[in-house]
Amino acid sequence: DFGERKGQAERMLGLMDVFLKNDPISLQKDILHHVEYTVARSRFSFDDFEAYQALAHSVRDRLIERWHDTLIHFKKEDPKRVYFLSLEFLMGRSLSNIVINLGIRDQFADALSQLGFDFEVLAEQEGDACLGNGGLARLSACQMDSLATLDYPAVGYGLRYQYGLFRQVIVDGFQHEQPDYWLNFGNPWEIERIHITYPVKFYGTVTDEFLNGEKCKVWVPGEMVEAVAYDNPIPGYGTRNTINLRLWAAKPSDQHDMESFNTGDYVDAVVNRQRAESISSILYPDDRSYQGKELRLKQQYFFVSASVQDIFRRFKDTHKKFDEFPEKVALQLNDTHPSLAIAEVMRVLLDEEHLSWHRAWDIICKIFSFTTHTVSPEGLEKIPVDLLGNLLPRHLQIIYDINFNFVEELKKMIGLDYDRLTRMSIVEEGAVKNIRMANLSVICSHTVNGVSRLHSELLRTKLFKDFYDLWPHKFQYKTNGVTQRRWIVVSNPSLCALISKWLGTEAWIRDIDLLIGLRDYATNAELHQEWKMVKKVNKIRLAEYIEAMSGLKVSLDAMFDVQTKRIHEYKRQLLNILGIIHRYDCIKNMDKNDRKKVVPRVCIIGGKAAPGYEIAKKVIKLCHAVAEKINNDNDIGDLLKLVFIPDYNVSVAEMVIPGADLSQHLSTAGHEASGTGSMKFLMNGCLLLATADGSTIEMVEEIGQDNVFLFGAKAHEVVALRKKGPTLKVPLQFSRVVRMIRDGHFGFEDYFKSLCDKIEGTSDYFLLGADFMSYLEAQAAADKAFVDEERWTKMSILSAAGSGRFSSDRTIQEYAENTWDIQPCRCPF
Ligand code: GPW
Repeated sequence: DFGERKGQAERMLGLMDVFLKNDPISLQKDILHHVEYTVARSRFSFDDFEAYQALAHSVRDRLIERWHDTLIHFKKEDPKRVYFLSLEFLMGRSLSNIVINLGIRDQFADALSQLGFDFEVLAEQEGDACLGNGGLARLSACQMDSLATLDYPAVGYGLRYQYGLFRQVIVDGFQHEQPDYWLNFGNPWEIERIHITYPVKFYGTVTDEFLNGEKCKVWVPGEMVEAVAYDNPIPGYGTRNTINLRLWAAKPSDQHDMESFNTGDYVDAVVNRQRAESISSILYPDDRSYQGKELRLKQQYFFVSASVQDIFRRFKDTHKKFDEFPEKVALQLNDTHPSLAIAEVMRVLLDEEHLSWHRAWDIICKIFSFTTHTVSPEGLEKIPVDLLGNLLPRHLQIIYDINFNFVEELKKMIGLDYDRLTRMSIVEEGAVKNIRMANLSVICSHTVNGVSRLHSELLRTKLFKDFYDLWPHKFQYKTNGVTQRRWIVVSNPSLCALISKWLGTEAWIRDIDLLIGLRDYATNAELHQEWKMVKKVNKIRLAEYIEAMSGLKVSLDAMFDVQTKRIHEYKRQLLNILGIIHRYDCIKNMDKNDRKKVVPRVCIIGGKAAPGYEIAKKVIKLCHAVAEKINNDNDIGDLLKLVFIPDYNVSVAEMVIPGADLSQHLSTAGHEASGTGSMKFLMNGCLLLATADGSTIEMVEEIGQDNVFLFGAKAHEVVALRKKGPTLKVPLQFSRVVRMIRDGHFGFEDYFKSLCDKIEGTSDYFLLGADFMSYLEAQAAADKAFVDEERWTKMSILSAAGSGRFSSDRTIQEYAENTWDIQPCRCPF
């Protein structure tokens, strides 16, 4: 039928300009066209936000062209695709990223300036898409950028939450949460696909029936909702490839409760139908804590079911034999959140495609790969059996069957070692029976990835030791990375220009290994001058933001010392605050002469606490209480300032990171699976003060011990230190600062008591006391280095120069080659 339509297609092409043009006049015309016809404002009167909307729509048009071409190209080539399943994508803003990847930023900036608008000002009008919590979610976003840039045939699948991560507002130093109803202002980056919908079923019962003489299971669901596709094109850089991120929204199903419409209350029935939408309404804000909530389980299955139906539909368009499925499909599980996909694919193969268990299981074992992001057993997701059995009765059966077969096999291999069998079983026995989603994922995936070398080591020796002993070949790791497009090109244009100038090419934006070339100029005086200027420009931008936000004026000569990330006990923001109190206390006790030697600091802390995480919320309050005291102490002046940056998100990060001199990564060794914030700071020539944890260890290998301020116990020492517990002597300095909090130096002593109790005596699980002296020494070393401007600048250049390994381009290439077995599929220009 393609042949028939070819003539028609040629005629249509004749009517169109083949592609939209990017000369200044065409762009201006397009923007004005969208002002008038899309935004529906008069061309003679529109404000910055409306200009942003029109601009976004002109960009979107160009994006769609490439997206269509890519999808058609993929369809024609029919390569093996990777389907990236993730419950969270933290995209932030899109405009700048998209025009840069399309290679038309400057053209748009020129066109806008001729219309009297500033591109940067309009770009700031865009709100963040915060469909995720933290590191895990931003990693998905970076990886999508790399998948597109490296021409991989990939599709991202996730949920289109109506409420993204809560907005953090600070009232009297306390965190309050406000809903993020982000779609209120429209979203030009998505394409609503009203015809791409799938029914998703819940509840009900399973019966045995006979079909063509064969016994089979039939699930009679009790509820049905519709999943509607919203497509978000993700452009690659330096390629025409633009891949799809498909997010599902829940809508009432047409087939749903038809009867109730006849029974009386029509209005109530309609209102009830509308409840279906609640499935995709809100992102759960507690990263890494699982509370066995039904709505969360519904979300997981909803997005998995729609995605799996979509994947089967695409496969069946061109293939008949399911044995070919593993040659065309790789399913990547981003943590255990989408792991119901295993049971769902199995269910479809068995109950809908009527494959034998043997054939279906063979397919499962070839298509799934699993990446875990946690180090702690408590971080592993469990689902109460009762909950799962009620919501998804057929899936529970399948999981039991998988487990039965697994345990039988296992007995043959390891004998009747009941302890081990109990640990490895998918079903956790106990007062409440649970399904261990991690065990399910490990058993059914061909590959289990960690996110850094240390993490992988911990997985093999601790978390998944039993499984590693059984299947060592399954275990790999891919050290995380971040995209330099977002974290240098978009967020730090001055540094970007500087790097391109000194390397003599922009090729590093696609080929990050070239960054290493900066090493040749690490001591070049001219580069030093320019490098310092860039940092200064970014510090000014950050200082202005701080002043606008809090009224606090900060000195540009001070070291900007930043710790921004989700608030968690293991990330030890408290250690940072204790260090600040110590510094304050020291300065207070100095005479005039000594004070002259103090390196002035602006300490910046930012991050959200999960709404129900009390300790984390107390840390935020403590930070404000300490800031209040220090910042209002005239005796201290510019020697020390403490700022809490509220509502830390992707766009705030884009401004904070380039402006940082020093960044802190303080997790107790062995607790941060990888850490990715550190990579963004490193790329921006910011020095790291860090523990030997997660990916930091690998960063030190790249840039050398001398260029990082390392401190604290090593991962292998932590267990022993904890055992010592009460016999451990904590330094006087530590006891003194904790005492200051207890004694009410910063007020609220009753409120802070439980915080102090958490870190004193036997309960100092995260070893703040044990690491304190080492921390202070690292801080002193940082001060010393900062005073020597030349040395600091050299370290800064070497940090950026050595950051190439931490590009998500490298991570994704490793996944493609060693886990997914996919090839690039480049769309011709
Ligand atoms: F608990 N991470 C995260 F392991 O941001 F699942 N949210 C989470 O819920 C979890 C992990 C989970 C982070 C890790 O803490 C961080 O170390 C890592 O760099 C990041 O995921 C991406 O892998």
